[in-house]
Amino acid sequence: MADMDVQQMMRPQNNKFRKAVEIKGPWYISFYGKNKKIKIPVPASWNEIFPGRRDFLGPAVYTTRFGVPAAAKGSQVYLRFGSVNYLARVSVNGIYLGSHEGGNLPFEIVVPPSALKKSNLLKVEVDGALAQDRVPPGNVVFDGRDAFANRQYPETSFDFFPYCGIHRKVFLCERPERAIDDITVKTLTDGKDGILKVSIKTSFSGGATACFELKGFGKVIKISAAVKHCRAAVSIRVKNAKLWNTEKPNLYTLTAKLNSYGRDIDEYKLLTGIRTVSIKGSRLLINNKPVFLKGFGRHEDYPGTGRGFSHAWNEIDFKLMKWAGANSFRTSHYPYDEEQMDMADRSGLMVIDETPAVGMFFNSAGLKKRVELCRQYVREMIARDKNHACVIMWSLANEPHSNRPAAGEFFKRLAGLAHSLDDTRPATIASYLGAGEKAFKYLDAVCVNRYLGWYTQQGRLDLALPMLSQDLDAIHKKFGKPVILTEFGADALPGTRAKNPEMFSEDYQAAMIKGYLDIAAKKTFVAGAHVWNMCDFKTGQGIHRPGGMNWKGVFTRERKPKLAAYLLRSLWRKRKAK
Ligand code: GCB
Repeated sequence: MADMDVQQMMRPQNNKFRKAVEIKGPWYISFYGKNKKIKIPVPASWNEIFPGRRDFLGPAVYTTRFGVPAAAKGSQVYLRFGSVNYLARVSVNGIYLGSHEGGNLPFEIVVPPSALKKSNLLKVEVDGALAQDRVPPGNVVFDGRDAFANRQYPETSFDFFPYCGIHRKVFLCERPERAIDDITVKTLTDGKDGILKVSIKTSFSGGATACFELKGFGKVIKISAAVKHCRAAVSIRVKNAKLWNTEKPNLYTLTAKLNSYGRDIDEYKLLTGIRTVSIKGSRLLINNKPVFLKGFGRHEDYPGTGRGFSHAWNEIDFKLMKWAGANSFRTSHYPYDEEQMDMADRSGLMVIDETPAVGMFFNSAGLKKRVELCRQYVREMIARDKNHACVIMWSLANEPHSNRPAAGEFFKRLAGLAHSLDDTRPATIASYLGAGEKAFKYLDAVCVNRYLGWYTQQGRLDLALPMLSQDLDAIHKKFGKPVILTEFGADALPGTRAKNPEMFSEDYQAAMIKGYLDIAAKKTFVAGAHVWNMCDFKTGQGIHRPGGMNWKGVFTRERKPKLAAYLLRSLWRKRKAK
């Protein structure tokens, strides 16, 4: 977990050299380590599937069986988990093979041939308990300085339900021993041309040639390079390139092949969009043109599956974002499943990709491990998502308690890590602080979460909106960087109406959102506004969360529109830039 290379993050693929079969089960779960096994769908959160286990956070044991892969000679067999929250320990046929900490990023477990039989018992121990040396943290012991107001149950230091389970698909995979281990595609523009800087890492250092083929819009470009010291790199120029942007999400197909002594030995394919992201003064630019981000903070939170992957809900959410006229979203407060990243590439939604570092605090207890985890998540997220055109910015944390002295140095190093892993995208954090935010100095854009008119100036939009305007001006004056409103919103209980807007009514929510958007539209340094939240979502129980729900969605948890959804549709579809 220390500062080392992340393990592989390449997607499971099926071709002549790679195989990937989803392990669909049936899966069983046993709670409290008891022998009773209950059938459970995977992916899904056990807390949503079994109402009686709603607040149980583990440990629990998942089991299933899988057959022998058709392992070609010289193939490596591995299991690939898209996401298990929070801690996973994996064994096959009683042999412990490895573990992973952190609930929202993929990991691989290599299965040695000696562990494989004709039929194999896969066991995954899952522990989602909240602890102060985990990220995101929970059950935090106060030391008299940090006061997480409004404590809730389960006792998270974040505002969403700490769902547990195997949350994304599990694959049984094979790849050649002599394989492509990693691929990085960076894109630039030169006048009308696009340039792809492609590099690969290989699992071996012997002689081989890397061959690349870029296909799209009637063009096929082929280029190859020798693999030296486990690396090969090429630069591909595309004349009159069809660039990727939110209006026209043009994608090319890039195929990388490894050839050794005249024989192909591995292949990997990905879609790539040619575009640049940059910051000039207080503007965020895509392909050197200013963009204004319209969209949402979201959650992976669905009736029926909890935080479990659902193709159907993904389709619904993307349709609704488009319906509302959104051009972007933030993966608040953890990286979303990989299918969503593909969908964003294809549909032109720009993504602020956020690590699971929410609620990071700097009290000494457990700090060393929390810091290491934050760094691990940045490495894993960038390794996983670096080749997606949709990702236009990395968010390294949400609302850390970063007015503390230790925060400055921490974010200096974390931003340094992100920039060293990816020099093509800006890095940011979403903060509730203003001038006191120690991290902003080291980051490229300033993202702020604001609730004036809700948690403060309650019911007083007349006071809140002018204050917001001044607050944004002051932040911009101090940092001189683009400002993005990454959160603002009000709880609205569906069906509650008030002619003269009143808190918790759909009318108040709509009025507040309109007020914020109008202010954002008037300031050229504001580069985007993301409403909190796209949909109502489950969270812990507390007096400020009726029914264990956060009601700030402009759609309900069942994805039915509230008044504000229609407001956004009328504003966002009309205002092209801003
Ligand atoms: C925030 C947090 C978000 C909460 C939201 C709220 O600032 O970033 O996780 O859900 O406020 O509704 O209180």
